[in-house]
Amino acid sequence: MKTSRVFPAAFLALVLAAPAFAAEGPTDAKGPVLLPPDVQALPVEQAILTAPPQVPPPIKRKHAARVVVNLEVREVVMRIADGAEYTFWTYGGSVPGSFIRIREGDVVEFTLNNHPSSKLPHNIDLHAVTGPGGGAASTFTAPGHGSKFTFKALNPGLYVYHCATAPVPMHIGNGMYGLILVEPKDGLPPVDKEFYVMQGEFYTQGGFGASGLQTFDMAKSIDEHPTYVLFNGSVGALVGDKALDTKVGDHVRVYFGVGGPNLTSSFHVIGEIFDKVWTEGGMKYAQEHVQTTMVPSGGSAIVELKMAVPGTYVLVDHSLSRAFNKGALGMLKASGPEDRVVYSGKEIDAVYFGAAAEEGSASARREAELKAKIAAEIKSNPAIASLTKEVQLERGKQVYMSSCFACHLPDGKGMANVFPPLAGSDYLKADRDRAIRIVLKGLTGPVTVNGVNYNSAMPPQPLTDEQVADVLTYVTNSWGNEGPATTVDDVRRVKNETH
Ligand code: HEC
Ligand SMILES: [Cu+2]
Repeated sequence: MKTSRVFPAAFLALVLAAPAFAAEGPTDAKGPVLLPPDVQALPVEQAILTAPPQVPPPIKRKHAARVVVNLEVREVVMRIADGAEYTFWTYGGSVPGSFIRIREGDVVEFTLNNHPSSKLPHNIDLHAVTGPGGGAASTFTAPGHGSKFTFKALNPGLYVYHCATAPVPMHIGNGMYGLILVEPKDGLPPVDKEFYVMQGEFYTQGGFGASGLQTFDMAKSIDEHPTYVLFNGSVGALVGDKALDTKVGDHVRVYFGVGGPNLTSSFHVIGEIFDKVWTEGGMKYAQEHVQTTMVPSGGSAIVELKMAVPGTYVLVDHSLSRAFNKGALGMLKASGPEDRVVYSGKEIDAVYFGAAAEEGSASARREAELKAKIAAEIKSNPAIASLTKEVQLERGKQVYMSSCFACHLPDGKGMANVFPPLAGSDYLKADRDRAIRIVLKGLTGPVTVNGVNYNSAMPPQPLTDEQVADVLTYVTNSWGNEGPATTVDDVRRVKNETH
């Protein structure tokens, strides 16, 4: 490989810059490294860098490579909250900085370029690097210059990188951090979706949400009193149409890091459980079925979850004032079909009626049990028709206990002169289609039930076709009533004929 033309310039820059930034430590530029022939013979590859929440594709190759990484530092004004801006110092133009993905054993030729518009010198300390300062001493770079160094990725893991230029908490507090994944030689198990999320705090002179361009507050930083605690650098960076997007059934992996500069995160996803956690970014998954994983400042974790039911899952730092008052809140959305055994959704929304409501929720539990039973039965035995009807009965009971019981009473006996009985009702039994019509359209005018006259009004019931079928199956098979199940098709047929 030819020696990069950037290198001598960077070398010179370091030497020139040294007196002005002597506090930054040695600027011991040694000239290009002489790579041994076996390393020189490795294929050269340009690293793919991605902005959060994207992650570069998994590494497929089964051999080492010389990987060229070019990372650019830029100081940019971006939105931190609605109406509020901040001058972020970035690796690659985003907070967190570009995600870097390499393989254990790779030899990385790393160039850090500092954009000419920058006001300050910067460097990089990659926790994946074995060597003094993790590269910091070799990458100290003045505006308009570039520095290059080479390292071998000896350890697999998910590593934080960050700026280590004084004052370090200020550089990190302005957004100078990111993640580098060193995949183990055999790779990581394949998943459906991978995401990149990093937490960091911001110390601004104005309060949370104060408008206008905000500046760094050194005193707040020293006191560790952040104004903002954020995922991916701004309030709402992972909310609404920017939510992490998945489908039911997806195996999802999140590469989560904490830039700090000071706080530890109690990382949690509301409504989900991490199936596996690679704690502290190490390469063994250390735990299964984890609710909240603690990620230190300057550390990381890899979490995996399977999206079982659709919905919106909220990412938080479970030190919850940070989530609800300082911005540490993101969203993971799963779209796809419901699985009401795993999660039913709100089943009952009823006027509280003591025993009736309790029976309703007891029957919801019973429904779940029966569904699980069906799932088991289907595997071993196709004779499931009666179980299906039982499920319909339980669901119908829930509809009844929320929509009908207030008038017809939980025992179906009705109320003398006002509400006709459904228990033992000859009127109900005589005509199933008419019963469907009554529930859909309501009923007014004189009716005779079991020889007793009623002349009152029942309002139409705002129910889905399935709920109508279920509730009628329930009332025609309860309190001594016996009849066939009412199906959704029956309901639709009646609906169409009345058009
Ligand atoms: C607001 C009170 C009210 C609610 C709620 C109500 N009904 Fe009724 N229902 C009545 C009244 C009153 C009548 C008699 C109407 C008439 O006399 O004209 C009636 C009549 C009926 C009848 C025909 C008469 C009989 O006893 O066979 C059926 C069937 C029926 N209701 C089913 C239901 C079902 C199922 C629900 C729930 C999805 C329901 N009702 C909800 C008040 C109610
Ligand atoms: Cu910096």
